Amino acid sequence: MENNTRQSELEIKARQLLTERGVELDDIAELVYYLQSKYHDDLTMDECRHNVDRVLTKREVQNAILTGIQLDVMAEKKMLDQPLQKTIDTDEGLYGVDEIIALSIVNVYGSIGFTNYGYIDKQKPGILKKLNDKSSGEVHTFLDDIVGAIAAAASSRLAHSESANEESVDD
Ligand SMILES: [Ca+2]
Repeated sequence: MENNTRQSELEIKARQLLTERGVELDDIAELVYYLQSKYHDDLTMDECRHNVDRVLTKREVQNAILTGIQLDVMAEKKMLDQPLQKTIDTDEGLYGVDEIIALSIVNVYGSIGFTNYGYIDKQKPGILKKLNDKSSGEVHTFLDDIVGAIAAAASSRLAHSESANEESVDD
């Protein structure tokens, strides 16, 4: 019981943080549509939205969101110790921990998530382009990878739920 309460608090906080950092559920659903519309003829935004929503109920996803966004915010406020402050603030290419955290999301629904993540990380459509705009003064070193990873995981879930019972996909 206590565990359930804590989990849902975590979920509320994770969803709230995404919104606060400028990412709406629809923004991620659009990435899923971008990734999957060529494979599914009648794909709707509603289906994309539903699959993103289900991904956000996963504890490992919520933890990745909380951890990554916290580090982005601390870096934005210049509150981290050096050299980590500079590394995250300037989104140094060889850092890589942002991608490692994202990988904990990518494979929640199987390994095709990995291919989708790699693709979308290169293309940077929609919200990913906005998050990568360094001129804003905001730091999204972790968030861009997390958002791409949620879209990739939702795409995998979508693919799996077509061949399986919808409810069994989250077991
Ligand atoms: Ca990044």
